[in-house]
Amino acid sequence: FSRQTYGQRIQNHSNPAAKMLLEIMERKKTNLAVSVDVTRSKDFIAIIDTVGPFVCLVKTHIDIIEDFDFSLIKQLQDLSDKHDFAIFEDRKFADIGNTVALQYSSGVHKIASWSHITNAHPVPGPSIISGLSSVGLPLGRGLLLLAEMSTKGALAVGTYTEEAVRMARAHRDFVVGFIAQRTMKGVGMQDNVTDNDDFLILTPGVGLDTKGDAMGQQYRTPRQVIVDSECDVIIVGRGIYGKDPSLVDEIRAQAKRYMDAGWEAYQERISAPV
Ligand code: UP6
Repeated sequence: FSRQTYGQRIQNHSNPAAKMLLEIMERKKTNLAVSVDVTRSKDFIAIIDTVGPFVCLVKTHIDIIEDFDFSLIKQLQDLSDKHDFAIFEDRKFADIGNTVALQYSSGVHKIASWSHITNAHPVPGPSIISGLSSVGLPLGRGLLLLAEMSTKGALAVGTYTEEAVRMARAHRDFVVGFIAQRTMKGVGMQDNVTDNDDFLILTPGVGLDTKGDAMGQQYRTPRQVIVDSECDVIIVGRGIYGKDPSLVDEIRAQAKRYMDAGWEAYQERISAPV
């Protein structure tokens, strides 16, 4: 699938959230997702309104907002309509099925009611997918499994990653892809058997100016992620708004820069000789 266009890949998916994301990527010509990790509603909305034209997806950590009020969700949805992007709450669920179903549907944030895509750690086993799916599937939502992580010393490697991919293959209606650092094509398959699963790979740990932070984060360039590792979406946080969340022109310039780098890498990939 790495040589197919995002548009061509829409037909490989039945999940509405996966289709929506690919349609937006094709329409807006962007594979950039911005991770808006700020703690004040005002900054959150201002950054999203600024980067909106350049992104296919906005990734949130809604539980870090200090002045959260549910009216913020309406503002986020209005921006999603205005700028044409999907919403991904990076909740990283990790509990038993019954608990994650409640965390996904209820509480202050009611994530399932507004987030097109969310994600989960595969550590509890397949029951985490059943739990989330009982809430999200009827709403047309999609799930990503964390098959790998971007941090130094991450434990999501080897057989853990392989089992995550096997879990996903058994739940293709709801699991649309992975948070991972490379394509999961063929991962966990027996010798000489090929898979036909077109999973979306969304990849955090992307930066053009630094190699990491002081807390174990590791950055690679859009080209390394999209061309070398055959991932589909670059997720960028501090690389875009990090200097100062109030510098609108700087944020816009960085969003444009990452969007261009991501799209150029994608074009290189789909036009590579077979
Ligand atoms: N994230 C990672 N690595 C992972 C999974 N998720 O960095 O393996 C998330 C973080 C953060 C964003 O929770 O929201 O992606 C990366 O932000 P940054 O670009 O500012 O480092």
